[in-house]
Amino acid sequence: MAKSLNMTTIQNHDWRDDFPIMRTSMNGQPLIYLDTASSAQKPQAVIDKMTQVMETNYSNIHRGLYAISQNITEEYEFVRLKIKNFLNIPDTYSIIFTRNTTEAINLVAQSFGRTFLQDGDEIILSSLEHHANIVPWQLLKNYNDLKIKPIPLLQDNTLDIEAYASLLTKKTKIIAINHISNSLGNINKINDIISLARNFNPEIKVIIDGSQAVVHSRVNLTEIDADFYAFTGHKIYGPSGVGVLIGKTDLLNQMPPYQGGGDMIETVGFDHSTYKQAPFKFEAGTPAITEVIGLGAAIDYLSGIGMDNIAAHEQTLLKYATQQIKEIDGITIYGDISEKAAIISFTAEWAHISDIAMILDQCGVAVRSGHHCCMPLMKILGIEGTVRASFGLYNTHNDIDIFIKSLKKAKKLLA
Ligand code: ALA
Repeated sequence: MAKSLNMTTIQNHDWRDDFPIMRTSMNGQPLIYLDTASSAQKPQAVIDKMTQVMETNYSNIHRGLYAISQNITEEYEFVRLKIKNFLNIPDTYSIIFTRNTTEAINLVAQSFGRTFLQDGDEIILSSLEHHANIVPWQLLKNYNDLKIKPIPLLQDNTLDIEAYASLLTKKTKIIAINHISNSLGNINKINDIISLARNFNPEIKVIIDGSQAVVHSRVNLTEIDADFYAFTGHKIYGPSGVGVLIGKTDLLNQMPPYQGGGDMIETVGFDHSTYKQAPFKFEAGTPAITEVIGLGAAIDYLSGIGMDNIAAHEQTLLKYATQQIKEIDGITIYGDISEKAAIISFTAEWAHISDIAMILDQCGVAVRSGHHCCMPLMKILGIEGTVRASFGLYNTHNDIDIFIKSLKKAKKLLA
């Protein structure tokens, strides 16, 4: 439950008004955006901040002695502090700007993986992983003979923690797992997973894909002993083109740079170069300056509302929508569990998922249909994909009513 706002305040505050796109239409109908898990819409505060940077303060960072370069460097670097406070990150961690979560995971795979993994080593993933947390690890097989072991699912599609414990061996080097599943919404028991790994062998490294967790809940990294935690800007109401890798500084400083170029070096010669310490040695080239500052504005916006309040609002919508979807005949919800974020993934026995998504589109309702970048999971579930409705802070009970009415219309037309 919300800490600083009560439920009445939450229902009365129309955060929707903060998002200009919510005043637009799609196919002649008011836009009902239920695809936040894919990418969140942007509040005016983020749009205004990025425009202001480009109109009044834009220049490169870390390079110019002139005033606007000094100003923008300060503003850019201050975003690291905003992220630190937002996620309560201990001082022992560094915050690296990347392009997105995908690049953050690739950075760890290529830098840590190519340096420290050897033939025969094992990587544990979960059956719920996004392709971004599968393919980077597979690419390492080009260099070493590695084994990738997925944690299986229980009957209710949650992770089988007992089976996970039995996957741990002396060869286990990395555990890479999402905090919240993008396709089903499961909140994974990452602290249980981490402590089982730590007790088995403190040398095992754990990377958490936090892409969905940071948007749907309050994440406290002081309480999560991961070696690396990654998230992306565009899913937390910020711009695309910027992501974040949070990593233990000691470990990062043992890892070689992932890319080489300007800004990450101390000295350069034709034969040899030396590099800065983390985070800078992993930030080669001119970064997404305006986008990083836009991400800072998104964090300010979310902090102003409070992630607990957003989570409480989304949970209300999730319960309301789940109850009504269940009343429609022939629908199967995947991941119908109590510990989940505001994501509903379903199929209908009366129509193909793409046909349902197309009818919803005609009604102005944006959902994603397909495998949600989780093809191995869909194979395990024995389905081609699902229709996925995912909610954000701008959604309302009225959105759910229109979604359910449109779903009933789809059934009438397609069944
Ligand atoms: N990862 C994004 C999704 O879940 C693209 O749709």
